[in-house]
Parts: sequence; C-alpha cells; structure tokens
Amino acid sequence: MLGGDLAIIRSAAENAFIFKLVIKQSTVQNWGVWLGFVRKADNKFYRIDGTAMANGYTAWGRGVPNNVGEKRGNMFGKADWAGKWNDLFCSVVPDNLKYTPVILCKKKAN
Ligand SMILES: [Ca+2]
Repeated sequence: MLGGDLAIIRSAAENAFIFKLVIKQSTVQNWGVWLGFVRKADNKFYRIDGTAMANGYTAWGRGVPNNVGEKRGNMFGKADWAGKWNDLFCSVVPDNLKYTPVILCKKKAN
C-alpha cells in the first residue's frame, strides 16, 4: 500500500486542473483515471470523503451514469469524452489498456 486517495473534484476548475495532469501522463489511455467517488447501495453517488454528490459539481459524459452495477468512477483520458466522468465496474480486466483507468498520484513532498 503506497497510501494516498483518489481525487475528489468539486468544481469545473478542479476538473480542468486534474484533466491537464491526466493527459500529460504517458500511461493514460482512453479511459483515463479513477476518481474518488462511489455508487452506494441507494444507487446514489458519494465522494470518498462520504459527502453526497447530488446537488454538487459533476462532469458526467453523455448518457452516464448508465449502469447500476458500476460502483466506481473514472475520468476519460484520450478519448471522445476527454475530461468527462463515467461510472465503471470496480474491477476492470486489463485485456486492453485503452479501456483501463490508471491511478493518478501526487508525488510525496520531501
Ligand atoms: Ca458507465
């Protein structure tokens, strides 16, 4: 365990900031990075700090969230929906890395 948390995004400015970091990474493909939100049993989305996303900022792609079985979230990378969010299954089989989000980490300060 390396520690750290997935990013929580609360505004368009933060979304743009994270997206700029994301697209600079050579490992980022179409499905971008995991984000810090989950779908809970009530079928609603919550940030990983426990706060509800309803009434807050979101950047869903067109037609998503689209699957109650998809409990996690990602930001699309180098794809048509670049910078937009998606609901996604917890475990993604990496048979094609284009469709596997990566984890964006902040380098530990010295
Ligand atoms: Ca989805």
